[in-house]
Parts: sequence; C-alpha cells; structure tokens
Amino acid sequence: MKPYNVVINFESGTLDPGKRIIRKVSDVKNMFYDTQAAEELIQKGDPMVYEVIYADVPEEQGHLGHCTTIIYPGKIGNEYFLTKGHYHEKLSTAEIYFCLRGQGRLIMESTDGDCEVLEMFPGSASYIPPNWSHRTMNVGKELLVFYCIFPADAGHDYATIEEQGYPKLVVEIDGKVTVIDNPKR
Ligand code: S6P
Ligand code: ZN
Repeated sequence: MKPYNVVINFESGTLDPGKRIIRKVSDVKNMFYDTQAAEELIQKGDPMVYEVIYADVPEEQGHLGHCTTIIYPGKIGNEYFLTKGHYHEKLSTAEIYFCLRGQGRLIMESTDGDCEVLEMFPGSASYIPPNWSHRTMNVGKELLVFYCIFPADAGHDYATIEEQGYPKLVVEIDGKVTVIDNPKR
C-alpha cells in the first residue's frame, strides 16, 4: 500500500475517508448500571450514544489502526453516556487516546485488578498500557471527540467487560462528576 492522509475535523470528529460504526442505546444497554432506564430510553427512540470512524488500514501486525470516537452528551439514570469498553484480544498491545474536543473520563482496569480513571480534555493524550481494558465517558454538555492509535492487529474482547463491568462508575451527583464504587462488582 502507499502512504496517504485522512482529514480529521476536530469539531465534528469526522475522519475522512473512514468507515463509520454507530452505537445506539440498544447496542450498549448491558453496559449501564440502570438497565431499566436504558430500556425506557430505547422505547423513546433509541438515541445514538457514540460513533467510531476508522481509517482503512490492514488489520495486520506492523500496521497502526487509527480512528476517531465521538460520544454524544447524555446520561442513562445518573450514569454518563459511555463506550462498551474492551480488552484488546492481543493483551500485549497498548493504545493512545488524544482528546480533541469536550470533557471525558477514561476508566481502565488491568488484568491484575488495578483500576484507574483519567480526565480527558482538549490536548490530553492518555496512554493505555498493555493488559489494561478501557472505556470512555462523555461527562460534558457537548460532544466528546478523541483520536485513537493502536496496533492494527490488537482486536477487541468485549465479553469480559460486558459480563463484569468496571469496579467504579462515573455518575452525576448534585451536578458534579463523581466516581463511585460499582455496587454490582
Ligand atoms: C480500539 C479503541 C477505540 C474504541 C472506541 C469505541 O482499540 O480503543 O477505537 O474501539 O473508542 O469503544 P468500544 O469499547 O466500543 O470499542
Ligand atoms: Zn482499544
């Protein structure tokens, strides 16, 4: 293949040319603590929670996958709109999230059971080491847009997070972004 550019719009989060994946509430309902509130939102029109736009790169060792993620502002119950969250299938692969717009949180859990939450804001570049699962939330009132770079053969393991969730939840309490223990863990 030959070198090529994509163009990223920092405001809208579009990456062009790119392949777009859309996640609605019905796609991520099991990831939220308040599944009842998620069901109600699905009945009310099943709004979009986030989009991922991938650059066309071979999913092979040596290549770097890259994409933008756009998370819409919103909550289910008092929990902020979030991504599914995953370990990489190839656990030894790291990733970088570079925030372009908005306010977010990045929650990570290692295979050793450590849990960390980092702030995301325009200019923040978060390093996700090998062996750490990762999920993001939009804690602001506008779009959260970030750019991801990862080994193209990293893959996704969604099942572990879907089954066990994270040790912490990021919720709004009295109008403030608050990290609490997850009662289901
Ligand atoms: C891929 C990378 C991101 C996420 C995206 C959506 O390794 O971490 O591109 O795929 O932010 O999150 P998720 O958990 O639904 O894939
Ligand atoms: Zn990843």
